[in-house]
Formats: sequence, C-alpha cells, structure tokens
Amino acid sequence: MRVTVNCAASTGGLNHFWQSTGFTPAALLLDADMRQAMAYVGAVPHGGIAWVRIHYLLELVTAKDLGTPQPTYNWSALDTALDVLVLNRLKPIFELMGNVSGYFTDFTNGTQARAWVRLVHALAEHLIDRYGQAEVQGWLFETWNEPDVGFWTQGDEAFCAYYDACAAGLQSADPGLRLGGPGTCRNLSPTLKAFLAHCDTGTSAVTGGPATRPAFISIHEKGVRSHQEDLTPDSMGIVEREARVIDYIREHHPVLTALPFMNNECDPQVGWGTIHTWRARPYYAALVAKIINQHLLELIDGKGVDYALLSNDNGFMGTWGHRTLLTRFSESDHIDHGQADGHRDAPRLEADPLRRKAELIKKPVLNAMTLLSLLGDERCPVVGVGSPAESVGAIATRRGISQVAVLLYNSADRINAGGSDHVTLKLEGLPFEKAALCIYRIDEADPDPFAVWEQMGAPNVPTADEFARMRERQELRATEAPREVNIRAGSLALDLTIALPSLALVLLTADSGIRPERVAELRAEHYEGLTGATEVLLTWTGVGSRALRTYEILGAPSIEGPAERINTVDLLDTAFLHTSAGVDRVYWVRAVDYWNRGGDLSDPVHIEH
Ligand code: 8U8
Repeated sequence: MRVTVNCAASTGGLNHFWQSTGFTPAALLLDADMRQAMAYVGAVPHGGIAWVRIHYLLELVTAKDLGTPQPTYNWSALDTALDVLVLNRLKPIFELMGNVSGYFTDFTNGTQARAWVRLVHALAEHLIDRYGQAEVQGWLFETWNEPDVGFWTQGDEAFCAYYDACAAGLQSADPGLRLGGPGTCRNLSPTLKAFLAHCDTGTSAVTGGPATRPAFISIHEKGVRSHQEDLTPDSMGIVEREARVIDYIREHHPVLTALPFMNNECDPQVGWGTIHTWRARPYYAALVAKIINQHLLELIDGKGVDYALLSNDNGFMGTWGHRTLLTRFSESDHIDHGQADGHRDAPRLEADPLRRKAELIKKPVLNAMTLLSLLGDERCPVVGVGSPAESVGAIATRRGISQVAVLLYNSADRINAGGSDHVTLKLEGLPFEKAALCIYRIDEADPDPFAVWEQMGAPNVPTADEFARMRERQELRATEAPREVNIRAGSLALDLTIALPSLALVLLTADSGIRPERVAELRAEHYEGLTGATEVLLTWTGVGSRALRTYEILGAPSIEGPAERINTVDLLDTAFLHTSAGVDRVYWVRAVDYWNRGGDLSDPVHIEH
C-alpha cells in the first residue's frame, strides 16, 4: 500500500477535539487512587487530555433552606474534588447533576426551579471566587447526564424547565459561562427532540422570555451495546448516527445548526464496568484513533460540522478489562458502580484506609492520547488511504515549517483480527533538508503491561519487582530512536509494516537550534502503594518543545549530589512514580531533545522520610 502526503499543502487547521475523558461518580475524586489517576491524565503532554466529564458533581454539595430565599451551601467536598482537576491543569465538563440534599423532585414546580436557579447562581459565583473568572469561563457546563434513560426520571417537560433554571443561574452570575446539552444517549430520542425544540422556539419556564440558546449540542453514541461478551463494535455506526442527529438539526432547527457539536461519550462498547480484556491491549488504542479519524473525514470534512469535542468515557477506576486509562491494583478489589445514584457503593475513604493503597499502571489507550498529542495543528492532504471504513488510515499533519507528523493506524472492527499491512509512506513537499526522524508505535510486537502481567502468571497481588517490570513497559515507545535523515528534493519515502492492530506516528522535526526550556513547577506527592515501598509521584509543567526525546528524572541523596538518572525508560508525560526504599532524596527534572540537548534542571524538590 502506498500512502502519499503532500506536506507543502494544507487542508486546514486541526483542532485536537479528542482531548477528553470522563467517569462517574464525582466522589471518586476524594480518593487517593483517583487523585493519582488524574495526575497521570493531566500529565499527557500538550493538554492531550484537557477535559474531564464527571457525573454527580453536585452530590458533593449539601445545603440548608433550599426552598427559601436564604439558603446556605457547603461547597467543601466539591472544592476538594475540583482542586484535583485544577492542580493537574484539567478542566471539568461540569454536568449540573446531582440532587443537592435530596431536595429536588420536580422541576415543573416553581419553588424548586427557583431554588435551582439560586443554587446554580451561587455555585457559579463560588467557582469564580475560588478559581478566577478566566479559568471558569474556560470550563464547560452541561445538563444532567443522559436524561433519556434512567439517570433522569422527571420527564421531558421537567428536563426543559431544569435547563432553563441552569441557564438562568449561570447567566445571572456571569454571561460568559458556557452551558450545553442535552447529553442524550438514544439516537433522536423524544428527549433530544424536545430539548432542541425548546432551545429553538420555546419559552423559559424561569424567565418567561425565549429559552436560552445552548453553547453546544452534546449527544452520546457508542459502537455496540453493553454485553458481557465481546460484541463486535460498529465504528462507522457511531458517525452515521451522529450524522442523523446533525441532519435532523439542520432540517428542523436551522438556527441551531452552527452550534458546536460533541459526542462526549464516544465509546466502542457501552458498559464501562464489564470486563473486555481488549481494553488493556493495543486493539483499544488503535480503535480510538480510527474513530477519531472517522469523525474527521465524515463529520468535519464531509459535513462541515463544527466538531467541538469527542470524549472517550474512560476515566474510571478499574482493572485491565474495564474501560479505564490505567489499571488499578488495590487491596480491596471493589469496583465502584455508583452510577445510578451518584454514590460510591464502597465505604468512604476515611472509613476504609485500605482503599488508599493502590498501584496504577498505564494502558496502551492512555499512550494513544500521548501519541495523538504529538500531531500538528494543520492537516496535509493524503492520497492512498481515505475511506473511513477501511482498517488502515492516516492523519497527516504539520506544525509550521519545522515538523511533520503522520499517524498511521491499522484497526478492524473485529477483536480477534490480526495480520499486518505494508505501507510505503511517501512524504512530499517537505520544507526542510535535514530532520530528526522518530517513530512511535503502539502494537503487540513488544509486550505491553498486560502481556507482561500475563507472562508473570497474572498475579492478583504483584510484588514490587513485578510492578517495576510492568512499568518498564508502560510508556509510549519510540521504536526507532531519533536519527538524522537527509531529505532530497523535499521528499522522503519510508517502508513501514503496520501490524493489525496498531498505531504508528512518524515524526520529522527540523532542528531549530534551540534547546528545550527549563522544567517548571516540580512537585512531589507521597502515595501508599501495595508493596511497602515508598512511592513518590513527581509531576511538573511540561515544556513546549516539540522535539522532546525524554524527560530525565534525576535523584540524589542530598542537594550536593551525586545526581543520577532514575527513569530507565524514556518518558514524554509529565508524571513519574518513583518507588524506593524510603531514604531521603532530592529530585530534579529536565527535558532532553532529539539532538540530546538538555534544558536547565528544574528547581529541586526534597523528600524527607
Ligand atoms: C440503557 C442505555 C442505552 C445506551 O445506549 O446507553 C446507556 C448508557 C444506557 C444506560 C446507561 C448508560 O450510561 C452511560 O454509559 C456508561 C457506560 O458504561 O457505557 C458510562 O460510560 C456513562 O458514564 C453513562 O453515562
């Protein structure tokens, strides 16, 4: 197969619309394991995951006298939860969801609707107070999750009144806050249609004026229904059903046509909590990339949709086969299914200190997000692939005149399909004569952490050494170390074998001659693992350099040194877990580029025991 990219031409900007994850319930953010997970999620470079969509945030709020003009609110648990996101540079897609102190039973009741307006207004003021106006204006607010299934029991009229109350509360606090919805999950459901009609021509149940226009339209479409078995996902079915909704809006509600559109639960299979082991493997990583490209080709190119966001709802806590970005090992094998009522069904962390102890291991699907973050901001035309239903596909991009990044995937809607394709990738119109070539891959050829775990006999409680062996394999891998290539007449051909399933990212970077910036804001946090060893999670602010080979984590017994590199494997993310015998230690981090130039060392962080 021949794939040709014209790097001299641009087909337009590439918005990285896939930078999102989600989970439920919000109360998990109070737990040590989810806090660590959010540190890893926020560590995907270049805001590769920037958004976290969370159900039941308002279950973290309690209130008194809600039905009166002078209610009092307790925001403290919500603050603790949101601090975790903000600390890790993540932004909430803040579903205004949760029955505060059990008060709200009927939004068609004027007293209750007014109480919700007051609550949302007070919430917005509180958030602006705590995080600043610019920050909160950068967030997204959304309606109650999936009001067309069991999450919402009051019916469509009450849902529209609830929306009016949400809009009135946010707008009166700050007209710059963005509210969208309806987050429905049944294709063209009566609830979706009622919501669209209401936003188009309806009257606000709260103000009596025209209903507020939403800032975006959100729906959920997934590849196949929930089942204990590995059903075959229909990836093209996702974009086809989204297109049906878009066509419906264009036909029936032209004034809503230009609104940003999102599928903020765009998963291959419904049912995050059922075990499908493919979620631990490159199969899932490759499928995520294919589904993103299908959206690019069908909805952005094909229909000109302002496609704002695609979220994989994979931020949960769970094991290999759950829909998660990380595998969690914990002493309690408890899985939180608190989706129906917003509560964890596990006891509170404070009452169950065992739950503090966990080990998290990255899955290939998390590395797919790191890999996608390396794409450019402009698309280049590709010849040779292009049909979105095909297994092999490409997203070809560039960044200014100094970098070209081409993502190739091989992904079939079939869990057990294998094989490989030979691709001759021809890059033409390259704007430089010399470049560093680097190829990243996610495939089955090298063992991923799940394969390592299986080889070790699938231990339920791995030892310190076994965790170390899994972590050796958890980072995104450059299968070819960066090397200089000469480019003749602007053209370069590469012969690549693209296994099914797999992802490959070909990066060509011209040398700017500038070494990477200094790493800033190095922080260290202790976590209780399962092995008795001391675990310190280091996080820092990533450098902007697009020629990053690795971060180097340096450690020394004292500030005087001697400092030595601690991470044995190259690392692109801005988080590193150091497991040690618990001696005092000083850490520094620096960035190293493809030409082995190191940036200045960060400020040190000192850990005392
Ligand atoms: C009944 C039903 C149909 C459907 O198409 O999607 C659903 C999604 C349905 C019921 C619940 C449901 O929950 C969403 O999807 C979950 C999942 O596990 O796939 C979770 O990812 C979401 O948090 C939840 O909103």
